[in-house]
Amino acid sequence: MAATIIDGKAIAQQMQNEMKAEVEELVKKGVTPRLDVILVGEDPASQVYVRNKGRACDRLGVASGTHRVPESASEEEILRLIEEFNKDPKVHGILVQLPLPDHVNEGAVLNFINPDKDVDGFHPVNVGRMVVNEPGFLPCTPHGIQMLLIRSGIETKGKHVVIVGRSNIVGKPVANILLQKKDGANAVVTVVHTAAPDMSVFTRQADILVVAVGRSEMITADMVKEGVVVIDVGINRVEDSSKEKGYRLTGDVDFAGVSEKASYITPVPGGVGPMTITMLLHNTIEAARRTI
Ligand code: BQF
Repeated sequence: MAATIIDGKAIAQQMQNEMKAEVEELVKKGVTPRLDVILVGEDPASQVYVRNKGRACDRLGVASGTHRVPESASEEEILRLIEEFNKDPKVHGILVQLPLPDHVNEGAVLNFINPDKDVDGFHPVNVGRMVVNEPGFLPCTPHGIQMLLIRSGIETKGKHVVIVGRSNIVGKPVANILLQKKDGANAVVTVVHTAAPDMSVFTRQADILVVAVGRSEMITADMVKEGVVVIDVGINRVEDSSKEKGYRLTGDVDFAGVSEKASYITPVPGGVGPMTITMLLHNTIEAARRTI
């Protein structure tokens, strides 16, 4: 089978166009949604991601601020900044760009964000709400993956979703969201990770395979079954002297090989990434809406 490529960029653009109208509605009611992003240090990938978020806000008419803090900043300094945004009624969404430097306790920082402004959905209160299916903020990448499946008309009910990777940011929340007993979910879910002696035993059973391991092209054609739907969450920088930047982006899936067996596959770039940004905007607009 030659796979249909899921155009995440196009789906993201479509959703953002729809969301523009929601922003206009809120502005008419006197509320301009606002997102404030804290960036600690100068990690090159993080700088790209933060820039992507600011530009997306601009496009939709969402107000935003980017707050750069030196790598050497103490945890207290970061908490002080968060406290400022927690108190500011003009700020609806607060996002601390991850990863944080090693000397900062990530858990302490995420715990400090007002859960009602936690548009990344990483605060334990929002994690709990997700697990018990109560209204809250869903993490952006997992929610974006669900929207990609829904908007591509891919049935999840009763399907075997195999997730490779168990991170708090992708693997665990994808499992929780697709397990929920509701439309767009209701899957049978397996989570596989590095402790498995042979991951391919599991990946070969997937109707839908979600890969978030951070290792370039580790899922190869021999590890999947014919007709599988493949969602590639990986974004790896691989050295490539033929490129202007000196690197190219690859996913965690060997796209060339796996796309010959899959029914649907997401590309990298232009697959899950743009949906992550879109669901961040969705959460920010929702946070603003909840204040009226
Ligand atoms: C695209 C992220 C790993 C660790 C921390 C569009 C993004 C990426 C790719 C983007 C990501 C990945 C983000 C594309 C935000 C997604 O066209 O393929 C957008 O900006 N992302 C992040 O904030 O933190 C990360 C991945």
